[in-house]
This record gives sequence, C-alpha cells and structure tokens, in this order.
Amino acid sequence: MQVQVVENILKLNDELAGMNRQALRKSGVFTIDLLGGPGCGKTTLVERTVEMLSSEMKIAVIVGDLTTARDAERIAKFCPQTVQVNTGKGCHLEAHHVRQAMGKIDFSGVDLLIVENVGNLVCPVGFDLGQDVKVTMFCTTEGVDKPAKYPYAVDAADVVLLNKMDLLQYVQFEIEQFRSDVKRLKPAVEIIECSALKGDAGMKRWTGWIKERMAARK
Ligand SMILES: Nc1nc2c(ncn2[C@@H]2O[C@H](COP(=O)(O)OP(=O)(O)OP(=O)(O)O)[C@@H](O)[C@H]2O)c(=O)[nH]1
Ligand SMILES: [Mg+2]
Repeated sequence: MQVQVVENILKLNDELAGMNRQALRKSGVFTIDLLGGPGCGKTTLVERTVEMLSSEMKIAVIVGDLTTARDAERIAKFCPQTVQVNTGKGCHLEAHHVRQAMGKIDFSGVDLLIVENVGNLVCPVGFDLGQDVKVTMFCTTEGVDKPAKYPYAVDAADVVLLNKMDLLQYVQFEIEQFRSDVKRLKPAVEIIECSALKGDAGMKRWTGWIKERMAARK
C-alpha cells in the first residue's frame, strides 16, 4: 500500500515535471535545478551568477525554503523576477511547487531560470522539476566525506560544484580525496571548484559552463 502511494506521488510529479519542461522549452528558457546541503552557498552562488550574467541574458529565479523569504529577498536585489516557494515541512521542491511559481513569472524574453532547491543532499535528487540540468553543490567546510555519503546527489548531477575554495587552507579537507570520490561515483562529471563569495576564476568557469550548455541546447 505504502509503495503504491509513493509510486503514485512520483508518477504525478513526473507528469507535472514533463509539463513544466515543455512550457519552459517552448518559451526558450534553459532551467537549472541547484541542490546542495544547508549553507553550502547556493543563494550566494545565485546572487553572483545573476550579477555576472545579467548583462548578457534575462534571468528568473525560483527559490525553495521551508518557511522564510530570506533567500528571495537577497536574490531580488540582483534579479527582480525572483519567486520564493515555502515548502512548510517539505524537505525538497516538487514539480507542482515550480509550476505554481512559474505562474508568477513573466517569461517573455527570459533565457535562464535558476531553481534553488531546499538545502538537502537527499530528497531533491529524486524529484524531477522539469529542469534541463541538475547541479550539485558541495563546500569545503562541510567535510570531504559528503560525496561518498550522498552518492545519489553526485550521480544525478550534470556538474559538481565545490564551493568555499577561499576557506580550503583553513579547514581539514583533502581535496584529492574529494576529486577521486566524485570521479569514482561519476567518472565523466566535471568538477568546478569556486568561491561564490569572492568571485574567483572558478565562478568564471561556472558561468562559462552555463553558457556552453545553453548554446548546446539551442
Ligand atoms: N567563505 C565563503 N563563504 C561563503 C561562500 N559562499 C557562501 N558563503 C557563506 O556561507 C553562508 C551560507 O551561504 P548561503 O548562500 O546562504 O547558503 P545556502 O546554501 O543558500 O543555504 P540554505 O539556503 O540555508 O541551504 C553565508 O554566510 C555565506 O556568506 C564562499 O564561497 N566562501
Ligand atoms: Mg539559500
């Protein structure tokens, strides 16, 4: 019975995600689902990404959080089309959340939609939102063991980000172990090491990766 209910929820989610994908592609929008543990730097990355790319393209953002609108308030300073979704006790975004938020966005001329998922390395992995790519973010302060402990977050990723590189020298984090754990789980995946706060060369690589993917889809 329980299995049946879970299967039905996922089936419904997949149907809605398919509708989201169709609508977004029809509008010419490239969509990123950004996931990572609490505090790894997702909102900071979105702020910086919008700042770096907004002269070249029109961007909208959907941000998921349990109860507050704090992330949306931060991002809205850089991106007027920012919609906060509150999931209550829900630990991830589902396709229906994105669908509702999409209704609040004027997509005319929008090229890129970034969806910041709820801070969590487990639940967001299994839910298709209608995105083009999933991006998994880790950071140097959360411990080097995270890819190995959350392998599905690596497996689902089109690119893996390692944030807070500016803190590498202050924390115990064996970067070679991180790289080899990620590669063992997903050999072909690209790893981008960056500091979203400082805005380093890694951030240029990240925005370049987005532009390449957008061009490839066209
Ligand atoms: N030193 C350093 N701090 C960072 C970096 N990126 C983010 N931070 C800091 O990390 C803290 C959390 O950053 P957020 O961007 O709010 O993280 P988040 O992943 O959006 O957090 P949740 O939405 O709560 O899951 C803030 O104090 C940021 O300033 C970075 O590259 N370097
Ligand atoms: Mg955030």
